Amino acid sequence: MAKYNWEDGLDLNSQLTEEEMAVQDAARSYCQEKLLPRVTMAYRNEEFDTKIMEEMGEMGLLGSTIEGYDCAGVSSVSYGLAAREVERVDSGYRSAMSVQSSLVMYPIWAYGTEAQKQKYLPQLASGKMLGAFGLTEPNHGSDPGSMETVARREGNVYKLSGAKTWITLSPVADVFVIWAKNLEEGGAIRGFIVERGSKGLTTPKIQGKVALRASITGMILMDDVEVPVENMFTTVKGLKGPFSCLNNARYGIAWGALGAAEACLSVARDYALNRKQFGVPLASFQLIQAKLANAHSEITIGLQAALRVGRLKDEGRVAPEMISLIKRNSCEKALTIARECRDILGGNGISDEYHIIRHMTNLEAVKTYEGTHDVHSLILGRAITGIPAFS
Ligand code: TGC
Ligand code: FAD
Repeated sequence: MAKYNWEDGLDLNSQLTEEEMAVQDAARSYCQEKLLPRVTMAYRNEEFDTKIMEEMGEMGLLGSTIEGYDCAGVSSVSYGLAAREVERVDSGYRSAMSVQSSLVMYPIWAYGTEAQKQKYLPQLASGKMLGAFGLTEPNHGSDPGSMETVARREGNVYKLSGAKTWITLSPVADVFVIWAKNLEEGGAIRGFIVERGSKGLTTPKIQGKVALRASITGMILMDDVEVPVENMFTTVKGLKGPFSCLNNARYGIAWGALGAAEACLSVARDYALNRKQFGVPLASFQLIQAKLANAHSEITIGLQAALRVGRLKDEGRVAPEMISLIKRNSCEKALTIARECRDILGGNGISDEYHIIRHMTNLEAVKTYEGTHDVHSLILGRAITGIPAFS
């Protein structure tokens, strides 16, 4: 009989290729040695260090599934494994990696001209150039199809006007992928590449976040911002443009949230083994063991589901609903695990020194962005019943 390994209950590692194991090991070492020591102060002081992006670039973690353009060209499973390792430290760091890779580099690679790919992708892959993705607006979050941002053609330029909000990295980004309604085409949704320094563009920081404090978030305000006509993606029209990017980012979150949950379980287990009450370790109480068993079960099963979707993605056989299923499940389960693990630490669970409370507050935001839990319920509900229940 095989011996049970609680850290890899269903032997995920044996299902990975050599390359995937190498990506996982390299990402784990970098995240534990370089990111973990910085995160508590970054979160406490609400500081995002842009050097982290250059380090991720050096590690090949940015746009890692893209072939060419100085990108690593690894599998979607490798990308997921890296997201798990980064989010094991902090969801905010994974957010930065996701946005750069899936929401900025992916659309430029999928829909940009060869000149745009040559111009932007190598710089974005190095982390020396930062990107942001503008879809959500103050009045339209779950329903981006109702966006108010417009593009008006005037000669050789489009003029973009509108406001995007809750945009990861917007205050520090150099380049923005903006989704707007093109008035020239009767309001069809189009993507535009906008560069910092364009007249009429401002990107104020959103203050006072109590989640994802190690990640910077802001608005993108556009007042007749001029972009050359060639900066509009011509090969994709309608909501499938932004949604195709979201498929990749949501897939990464499904792995990442479980990485955060694993970190919480690891801390809670150590604490329960060392902390004594009533003369015995907390870990010897049945109620504590039940909490650990629940957390361990959900993580182990969730990782298998993420691996399955990653394999299907690499084979070109993934359906968006599969990604909704794992994004929704991983976020919900990870948040429950973080709450239960925090409880195991009693009063100490409130301190950021033990990391769990930081993961817990982060996961509240992760459950909300990239489509809220309930929006993914409705996507699955539509698939099950054939009836859209969005409005
Ligand atoms: P619907 O009628 O369903 O679809 C409109 C068109 O889009 C196509 N489509 C997709 N294409 C590719 N992938 C997908 N996942 C797709 N989902 C839909 C669809 O086939 C259709 O194409 P066509 O050719 O027929 O026009 O559109 P709807 O308006 O009814 O959508 C409903 C709903 C609720 C599912 C959708 O609007 C939705 O997903 N809302 C959630 C919004 C969201 O996720 N926003 C995320 C913003 S970015 C972000 O949060 C980044 S955080 C990053 C970080 O820091 O990590
Ligand atoms: P709303 O859409 O107003 O939803 C509020 C509540 O109503 C939710 O519980 C929702 O589930 C529920 N609800 C909405 N519609 C329905 C319905 N039909 N049926 C039942 N319930 C419904 N966006 C970007 O474009 N780019 C980014 O980089 C980005 N980064 C983000 C970073 C952070 C830290 C956060 C918090 C958000 C970010 N977002 C980004 C925005 C994010 O995608 C939105 O917050 C999310 O899509 C939800 O939109 P909303 O906040 O407007 O909530």
